Amino acid sequence: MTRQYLLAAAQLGPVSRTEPRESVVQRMIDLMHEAHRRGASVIVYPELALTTFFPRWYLEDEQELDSFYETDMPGPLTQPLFDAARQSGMGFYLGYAELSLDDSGRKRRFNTSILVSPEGEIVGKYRKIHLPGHAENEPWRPFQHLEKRYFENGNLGFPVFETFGGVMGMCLCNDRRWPETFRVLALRGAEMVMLGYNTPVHYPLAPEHDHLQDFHNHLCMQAGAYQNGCWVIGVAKAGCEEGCDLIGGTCIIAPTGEIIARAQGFGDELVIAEIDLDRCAEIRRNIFNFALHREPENYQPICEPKTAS
Ligand code: CDT
Repeated sequence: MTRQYLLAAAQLGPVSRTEPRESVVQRMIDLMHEAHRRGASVIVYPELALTTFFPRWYLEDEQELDSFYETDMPGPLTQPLFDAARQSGMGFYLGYAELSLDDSGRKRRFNTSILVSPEGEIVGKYRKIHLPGHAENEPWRPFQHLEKRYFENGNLGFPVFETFGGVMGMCLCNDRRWPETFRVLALRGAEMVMLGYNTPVHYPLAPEHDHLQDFHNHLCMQAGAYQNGCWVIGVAKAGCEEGCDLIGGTCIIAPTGEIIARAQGFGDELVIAEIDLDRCAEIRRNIFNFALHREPENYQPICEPKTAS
């Protein structure tokens, strides 16, 4: 794959608690086909894209809880997405709930994302490190945010992967608010960070910040892009999902920190822009050039300074 291509950020509108996987996967395939038709080579989906954002409920029935997780990736219901990607030669990023068994048969649950190559192979996996919310039922809340109950903290660190024409990093939702997420990935060479999010408009612990949700979303992603000279692709699950309003604002951010394309609404929507991974150098060779500004002993000028004649 070249270092210049069209990338599609595939925002999803609400997914209801009872919507079958087949239906959500079909919505995602429809977006993939449309992105392919418009010339895109890579498509990025949200966090927990395959289901409703189930941590908003305190679930006592373990079987019901398990029904929101994927035990195989791809599994029978997600295989069609992989097939569609291979047929159209598109790479993708996907967020989902992962359930695996360790050697002793213990259930392990992670909020996970993967990168899938245009050949349909999983080439990267990340497990969410910053889990927001709480672990116990808090009935005073209008909705729960039980990520700390339903997931373990990610145990894979912040890996990067050589694919999609360059070096790719991943994170998930709350990770974007922590500057070290982007910094660690960029120090490892990431030229693009892909991330999905489910962010309620209403934050029960500090409702006075509700009007700032869109601002904070873009603030941290734009800062992450600019301060690290990398592309950032932020993709929402948006709209009113089971009575909970989720922000939209899906966007593609250049290494300058500029949003170059963004979603208009709160439903299924493609945001497409041309990516040039070489543009990371605009920032990394200049304003945030570590070797020049922080480690001058390592700096090797590209051109020798002119000497006076
Ligand atoms: N999914 C996710 O990480 N959402 C959080 C909501 C924070 S409020 C508990 C976010 O940071 O957007």
